[in-house]
Amino acid sequence: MTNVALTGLARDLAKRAAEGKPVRIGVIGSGEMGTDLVTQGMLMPGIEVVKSGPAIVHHGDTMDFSFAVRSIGNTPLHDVKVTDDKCSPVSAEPVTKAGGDQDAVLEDGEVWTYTCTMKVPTHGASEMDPLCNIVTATGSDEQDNPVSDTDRHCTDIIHPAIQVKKVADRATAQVGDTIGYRFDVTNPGDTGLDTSLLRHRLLGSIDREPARVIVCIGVECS
Ligand SMILES: [Ca+2]
Repeated sequence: MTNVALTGLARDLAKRAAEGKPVRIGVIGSGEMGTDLVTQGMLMPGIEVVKSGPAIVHHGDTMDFSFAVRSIGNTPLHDVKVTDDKCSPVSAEPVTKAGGDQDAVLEDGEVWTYTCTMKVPTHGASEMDPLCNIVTATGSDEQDNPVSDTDRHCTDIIHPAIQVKKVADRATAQVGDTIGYRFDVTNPGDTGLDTSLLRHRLLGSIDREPARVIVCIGVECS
C-alpha cells in the first residue's frame, strides 16, 4: 500500500485505524513534489432500516409490516438480521433484494426487504393505542464490526361505534293518532363515521315497520 514509512501524524492515524478508532480520512503526502502520496481511509460501516405498516386498523385485523434495509456506510455488510419488538417472526431472509448482485452481502445500492405479519391484539382497557413497535436491523462489516439501526412505526387502532335512540313525541296515544319519532344518533367511538347513508337507512328501517306501531304505549315503541 505504501512505499514510505509512516511517521508523526500519519503513524498515529494508522495506529488509530488499526485499533478501530474513528479516523474519517487521513491523507498523507511526503517526498519532493508530493509524488509519494498515501491515502488512508478507514471503514465507516452503517446500516439503515425503514419500517412500513398500516396507519389505521381495527381489532381482529391483520397487520403487514415491511422493513427496508440498506447499507449507508462505505463497506458491505453480512449476517444482516431483522427483529421487531412486537411482531414475530420477521422473515429470516429478505423477501426481496433490489439492486446489486443478489448475493448474501448487503452492498451499496442494494435494498433488502423483510416482512412480518401479526394480528391486532384483542381490545383491552390498558391496550397500547396507537400500537407502536420498533424494528432493529443488525449486521457486520468486513472486519466483523457490528452495526445496527432501529425504526419505529405506530398504528392507530380505531373503535368505530354508533348509537341510536328512538324517542316518541308522546308517551300515550289513541287509535288514529300520529306519533312523531326522533332518532338521536351519536358516535361513541373514536373515529369518524360516514353518515351519507344514515338518513336513508333510518328511513328504510321505518318503512319496514308494520303499521301497527302507529299506536303504542310508552317511549320504547317498536
Ligand atoms: Ca450484494
